[in-house]
Amino acid sequence: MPRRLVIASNRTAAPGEPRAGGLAVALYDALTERGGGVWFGWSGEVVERETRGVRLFADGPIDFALADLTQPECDGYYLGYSNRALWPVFHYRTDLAHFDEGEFEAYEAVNRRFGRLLAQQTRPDDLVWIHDYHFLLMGAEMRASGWEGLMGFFLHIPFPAPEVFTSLPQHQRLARGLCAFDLVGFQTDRDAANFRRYLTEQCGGVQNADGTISVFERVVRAETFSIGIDPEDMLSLAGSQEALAAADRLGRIIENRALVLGVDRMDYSKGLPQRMAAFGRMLDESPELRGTVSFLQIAPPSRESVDAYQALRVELDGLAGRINADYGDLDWVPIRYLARGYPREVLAGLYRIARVALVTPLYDGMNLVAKEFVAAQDPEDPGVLILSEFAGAAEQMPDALLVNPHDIAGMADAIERGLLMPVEERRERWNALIRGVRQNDISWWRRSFLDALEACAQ
Ligand code: GDG
Repeated sequence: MPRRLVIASNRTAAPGEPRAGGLAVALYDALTERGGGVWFGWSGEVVERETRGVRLFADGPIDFALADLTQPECDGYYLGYSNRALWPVFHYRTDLAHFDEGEFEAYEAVNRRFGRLLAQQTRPDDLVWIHDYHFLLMGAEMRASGWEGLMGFFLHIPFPAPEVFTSLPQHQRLARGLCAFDLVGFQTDRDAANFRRYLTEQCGGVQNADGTISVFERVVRAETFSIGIDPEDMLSLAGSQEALAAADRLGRIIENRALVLGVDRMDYSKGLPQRMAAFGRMLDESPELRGTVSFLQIAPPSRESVDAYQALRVELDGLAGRINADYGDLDWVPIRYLARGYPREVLAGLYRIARVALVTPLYDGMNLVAKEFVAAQDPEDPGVLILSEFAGAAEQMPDALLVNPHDIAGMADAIERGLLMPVEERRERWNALIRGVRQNDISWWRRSFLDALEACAQ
C-alpha cells in the first residue's frame, strides 16, 4: 500500500479555483495519480473573524482541507511578508523588499495556525509535501505540534546566494524552519548549492558523506528536482478547436507578419520592460524589419495591491505606448500588449504560431512558459526560444538562444537572429529542446521527489 500523500500549498486547485498555473496542474495530477490524498491550503476567502478549523470536502479522490484568512493575516502574511519581503529578496530585488517585523509576525502566526491544522489532518505514515515560500515555517510548526512523520518541501522560486538571503532580518529563523523537513527540493543546482552554502558557512552545518547536512540538531537533505510540464497535454491543447480559432483570429490581424510572443504574469521578476526596450531597439537598428513583425505580450496582472506591481503596470503602459507611437504606422502596430489572462488553449494556439518566444526574466525559479512553448511547436517548422540565462530553465535548455535580460543590445540582436534563423537550425535546436522537456516532464518531477522523500525513511 503506498503511503497517503498530503500536500500543502498557499492556493489549491479546489473546485471553482482556476486550475491555470503549472503548479496547480502538477499537484492535482500528483494526487490523482496516487489514487488520492489530502490537499491543504488557503481557501482564498478573507473573513471578518478567525474561523476555527478547516473546511473539509472531497472532489473525486482528493480531500480538500481549506482554511480562511482574516484581513490582518492576509495583509501581513500574504501581501506583506510573502510578497513584499520573501518574493523580492529571493529574486535578488532587495531594493524592492519591505522588512516589517509585524508582517513577519503575521507570517509566523499563519504558518503556526496552518501547521497545527495540517497536523490534525495527518496520519503517522503519511507523506507530507509542503510547497513554496509562503510556508517556509510550516514544517517546523508541524514538528512542534508533535508530528514526526516524513515531510518534504519544494521551493518553486530561486534560493538566493547567502549574501542576499542574509538581508532578511529573520534569515536564520527561516533556515531553521526549512531544516525541520527531511528533504528540501530546489529547482536548480544553483539554488540547492546556495542553500547548502548558507547552512555550512553561516549556521555551522556539516556536510555528511551521504550528501545530507547536519545542522540545528537535525539532518536535512537538499537536492535539485527541476519542475517540468506534461508535453503531450500541451501539444494536444495546441491542436484544439479553441487553439486553432485563437491562432486564426490573431493571424487575420497580423497577416503574414512573424509573431514574437511573450506570456508572463505581470511581475517585476519577468523582465518585461527590458524585453519591450529590446524589441524597440531591434526596430530602431533594423529598419528593414519594421512592418514585418508583431510582438504580442500577454501579461495577466497579479498582486495588484502591492505597490511595486502598480509601478510596473504604469511603466509597461508607458513603454508599449511609446514604442507603438515611435515605430508604428497607419497599417501596423508593433506591440500588442494585453494586460489580461487567456484560457490555456488560447495560449497553446499562440505558442504554436509564434516564430519567436521571448522568455527573458531577470530571475526565475524555473519558468514553465519556456517548456510549454517548446512542447506546442510544429516539428517541421518550429519557433525559436529566446531564454534568459537567469531562468532556472536555462540550466536544462542550453539549445535555446540564451540572453542576458539586462543586455538590451544583446537581446535585440537575439530577436533579429531568431526572426531570421533558417529552418534547419530551428529544427536542430528544437529537437534538442523537446528531448529535455519530454525527459524531465512533470511526472518525472513528482516521482523523483516523492521517491527521494520515501528514501529518507530508510
Ligand atoms: C512559479 C515560479 C516556476 C500565464 N499566463 C496565463 C497563464 N499562464 C500560465 C503559464 C504557466 C504559468 O502560468 C506560469 O508559470 P511560470 O513558471 O512561468 O511562472 P510563475 O507563475 O512565476 O511560477 C516559476 C513555477 O512556479 C513552477 O514551479 O517555474 O519559476 O516563479 O503555466 O502558461 N495561464 C492561463 N492564462 C494566462 O493568461 N490560463
